[in-house]
Amino acid sequence: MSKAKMNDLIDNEKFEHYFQALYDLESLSIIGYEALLRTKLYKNPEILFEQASQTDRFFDLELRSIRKALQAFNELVCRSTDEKKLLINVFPSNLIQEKFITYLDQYMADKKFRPDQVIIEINESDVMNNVIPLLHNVSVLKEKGFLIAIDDVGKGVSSLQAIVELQPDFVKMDRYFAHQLASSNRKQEMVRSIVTYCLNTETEFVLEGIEILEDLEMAKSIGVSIVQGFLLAEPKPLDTIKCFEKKMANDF
Ligand SMILES: [Ca+2]
Repeated sequence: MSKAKMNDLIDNEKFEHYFQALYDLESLSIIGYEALLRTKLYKNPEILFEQASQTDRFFDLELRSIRKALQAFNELVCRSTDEKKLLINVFPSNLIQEKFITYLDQYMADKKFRPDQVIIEINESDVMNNVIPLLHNVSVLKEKGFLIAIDDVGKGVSSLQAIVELQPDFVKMDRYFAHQLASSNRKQEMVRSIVTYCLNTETEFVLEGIEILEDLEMAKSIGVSIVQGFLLAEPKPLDTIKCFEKKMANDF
């Protein structure tokens, strides 16, 4: 994609978010939604972020995406979402920017939900190259009440270090471990080891990418408490989630 087209996408915010539910396995209730950027201009939004990261518009794209996701979640907030959480993705190189927290505070100013309903998912890529500034901004965000997650744990080389250094509230284990979990002893052992770490350090554990019932049942038997994946919910447009939440609120 040409630079002009990317600028058009960013300047005119030609994107929206889909929301994917995370489920608590004990109560089978939704604990929150991850906001996932979608745009007609890029089939795979990962490629958009990858390309933007090579330009000086990366921070701007991330900020606009966060602002829009927070606005959308604000529209969702009703009785049934009172305690639900919004999960947003942030790249470490943007999170360490001096102005990041100032902007986030601005975006939160007129919202109906609290900072402790916002989970900031930190993609583990190049976390360890930025660990000192990250530690600083993460501790400021925690003081303000925001929750921190390390995303895609087990995918890259530095995610275990990131968990130890940043002491997140949530660990999200990469979908690789959920895929065919039921038939892989080794995947079960890997998941179990991180689940145990989380239990012993008061960290919430999320397994991403659950797609079949057998893997869900195995996850439950290993002690996984929160899951995300197509089996339980696909990412859906805001309007669909809004209807669902309204219905839930009315049913109570
Ligand atoms: Ca994520």
